[in-house]
Amino acid sequence: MKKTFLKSLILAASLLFSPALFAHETEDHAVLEVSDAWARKTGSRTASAAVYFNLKNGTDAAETLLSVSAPRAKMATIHRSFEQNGIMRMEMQDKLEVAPGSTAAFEPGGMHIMLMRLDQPLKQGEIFPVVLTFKSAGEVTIYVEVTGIAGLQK
Ligand SMILES: [Cu+2]
Repeated sequence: MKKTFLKSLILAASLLFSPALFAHETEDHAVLEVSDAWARKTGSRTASAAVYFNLKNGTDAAETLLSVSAPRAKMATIHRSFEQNGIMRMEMQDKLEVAPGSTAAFEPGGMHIMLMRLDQPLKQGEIFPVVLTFKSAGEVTIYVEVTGIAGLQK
């Protein structure tokens, strides 16, 4: 218990001094980790985009993603893609709960952050911020890399 508390303190400190931590590779002391944040570049006539990442809850309590926002887009929502009668559809999620020790994958064909009414198209190589608001951790800024059409290459 004491160790977890210490970890929380370190997390709070890293939130204050290094929000970029969340956009990159995992760190031993991080308890809520976002990695591999990416979005495909968009065409000049496309006003929306999907953001993908892995969200690991390394804490010993459930965490809930409550809302999202992005300076580059007028609207941002938590979306889920699913197939219905052979047609791919998307629906808005009002929140997403992540169980302790588990990872939520935001990936093509599944959960994603939907950006609507982008101010400018997303250009390959660009890195832009998205703010995730959690029930316990509060606001966490992640940095999203814009990839080519093929998506994130690992
Ligand atoms: Cu969507």
